[in-house]
Amino acid sequence: MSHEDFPTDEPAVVTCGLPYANGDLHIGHLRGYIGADAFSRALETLGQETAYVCGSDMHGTPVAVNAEQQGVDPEDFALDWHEQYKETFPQFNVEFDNYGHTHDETNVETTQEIVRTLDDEGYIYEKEIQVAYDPDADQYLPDRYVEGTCPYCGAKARGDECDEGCQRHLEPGEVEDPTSTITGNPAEYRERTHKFFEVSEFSEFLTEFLDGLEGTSNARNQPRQWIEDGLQDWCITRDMDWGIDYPDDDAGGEDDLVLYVWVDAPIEYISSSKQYSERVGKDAFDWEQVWKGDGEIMHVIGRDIIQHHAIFWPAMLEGAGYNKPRGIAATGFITINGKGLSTSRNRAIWAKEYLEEGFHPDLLRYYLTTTGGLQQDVDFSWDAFQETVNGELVGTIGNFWYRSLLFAYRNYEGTPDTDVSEEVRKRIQDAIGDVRANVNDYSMRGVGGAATELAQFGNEYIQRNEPWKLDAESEEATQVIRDCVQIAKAVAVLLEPITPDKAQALWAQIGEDGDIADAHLEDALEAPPRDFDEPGELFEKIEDDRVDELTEKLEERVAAASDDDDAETESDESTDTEADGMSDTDDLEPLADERIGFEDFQELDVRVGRIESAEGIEDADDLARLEVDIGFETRQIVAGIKQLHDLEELPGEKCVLLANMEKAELFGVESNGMILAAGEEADLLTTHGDAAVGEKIK
Ligand code: B3M
Ligand code: ZN
Repeated sequence: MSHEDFPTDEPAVVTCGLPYANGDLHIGHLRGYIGADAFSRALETLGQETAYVCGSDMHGTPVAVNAEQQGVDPEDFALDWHEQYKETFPQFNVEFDNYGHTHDETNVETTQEIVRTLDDEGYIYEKEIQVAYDPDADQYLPDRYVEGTCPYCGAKARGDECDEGCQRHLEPGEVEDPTSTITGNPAEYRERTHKFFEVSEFSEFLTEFLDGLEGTSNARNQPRQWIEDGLQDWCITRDMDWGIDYPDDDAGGEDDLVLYVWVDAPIEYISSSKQYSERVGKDAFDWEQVWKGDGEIMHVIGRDIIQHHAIFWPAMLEGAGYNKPRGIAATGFITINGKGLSTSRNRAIWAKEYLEEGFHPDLLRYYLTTTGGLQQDVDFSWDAFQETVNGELVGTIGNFWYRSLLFAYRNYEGTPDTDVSEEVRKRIQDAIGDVRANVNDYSMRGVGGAATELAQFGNEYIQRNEPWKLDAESEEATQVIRDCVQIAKAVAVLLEPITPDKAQALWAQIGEDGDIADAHLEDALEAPPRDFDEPGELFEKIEDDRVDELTEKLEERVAAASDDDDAETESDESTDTEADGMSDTDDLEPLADERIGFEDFQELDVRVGRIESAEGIEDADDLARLEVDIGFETRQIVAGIKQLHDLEELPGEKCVLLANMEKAELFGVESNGMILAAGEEADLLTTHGDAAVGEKIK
């Protein structure tokens, strides 16, 4: 199924994964919220009626465990964070139309109603399962209360997620060798009756749903694989006090079951939309048209929670008779100086810290949205940040804005009295088209790119026409400056979703009244007001010594955290959040998002070889020349292992190589293949059984 392009006649809801109300916000969180904010603003510039809603995720073990460690009631603990988030988001110009939380009345009611419907429709059943239990703590161990080994990939996993390995959701009882995170003791298994949602019934529906799903490709491809592997039913209750009670569960006492946090969390998307409708009135925004009719629903999430959004969630919506998402955009992670963001190692840029350093939020917004596509991991370093700010915001956009408006002000006291030239009108129209296409592709990077390229065109245009060499009264000079003022205005309109404050400032500088957020793309072609005042510069260069200072500060505190093992363990547990997509596999390259087909794999001709000789290449510090027998022939291969291996030891060793690697010449020596190795020490891959030389790896 394909969808009508944005803007459509239906109202839209854009959501972002709910932050667990359990710790300080950092750049890993901000990426998603800013990305979704930019997307929702961009949809509005296209003329799409859009509500951007979110809320704090108050339940579940991520909150309960942290509250317990601080000896406070989970509700107070979560509410406290909730209030802080509500204040922090607007400081980054992340303007939700509604920001609720999962423990509020609307969400409790909506959740219970949906679960009741699923129950009435026959999608929920009871089953006895083995649940981890800590006899010393005398407590069941749901989710984060238990750690062990992932049964799918062998990585260290928590009770309900393999967050350091294959990212799968794990069902209660699945984690192997479970130990209690409360006492560190091995957990026992005890039999308990829990409620299950029949996700397996929805395989066919989900396959079709995924075929029509927009957004990033990872949100479609991974779930397809999970469906192919066979869907399991989903345990939707937990032995905990903190959470939303299972509806009509009147057993009473401490054995009451609460709903698993992942049931009520996405329902907050609906509840938050409801609250927005209630506040502005159904005429202004009708949540039912979105969630029960044909409105457009778009979720921006971290790629570690694809399964929850592309499998469990649409199955729940379908089972309860609700509308389904049109798009899911799953973002990559943030790395810091090339390494995994880690709150426990203090390798993060904290939201508060960024603001306290005195940087404008729009700089970070621009950096995070334009540095990589949504699906890609984005690295943050103060160096790279400086380069983007100084190069693109100061050098290209700010420079163009300032020089054009200053020239216009000085010579014409505003916008010169003539029409925009055909060339420039056309160029702006192309940029508008570009933005429209990029919004429809869920590419905020593309939106930013279109705006920056237009400013770049403006710079070239003014440079090429050199109005400063012309008589200001002349038709030519008047035309050039008139065009430039229009381009400046257009850049502001196009850039508003990404840098809303700065765009607003430019808007005011050219004498426009009102809020640029209300402007539509076509307004980029409307003439600006005749008069405006002397402009000011909108962006400031970041100096090198500032960057050095910030980088040093960051390095020092990462080192301090690593030196302090105790602090590390403690903060590991207390500030850990899932929304950031952080990983403790810090030094590893992130896993690839894109799956490849078997056919693609087969194109790699990977073979077993035997090294016949190895010698260093003269003048090259790291390179060695190897002769490798690959069964059919002997290949000469250049490998960067001169310093890392005792070359004399290598002859006779089996190795694994890519035989159809393009030939290359290094230090005048032809390399005909590539030896495979892992890690910084170039650990050479090999086989351990009787695979013969020349055998293909498959
Ligand atoms: N609270 C945070 C995460 O796992 C989780 C998101 C809920 S979205 C409905 O990223
Ligand atoms: Zn795993």
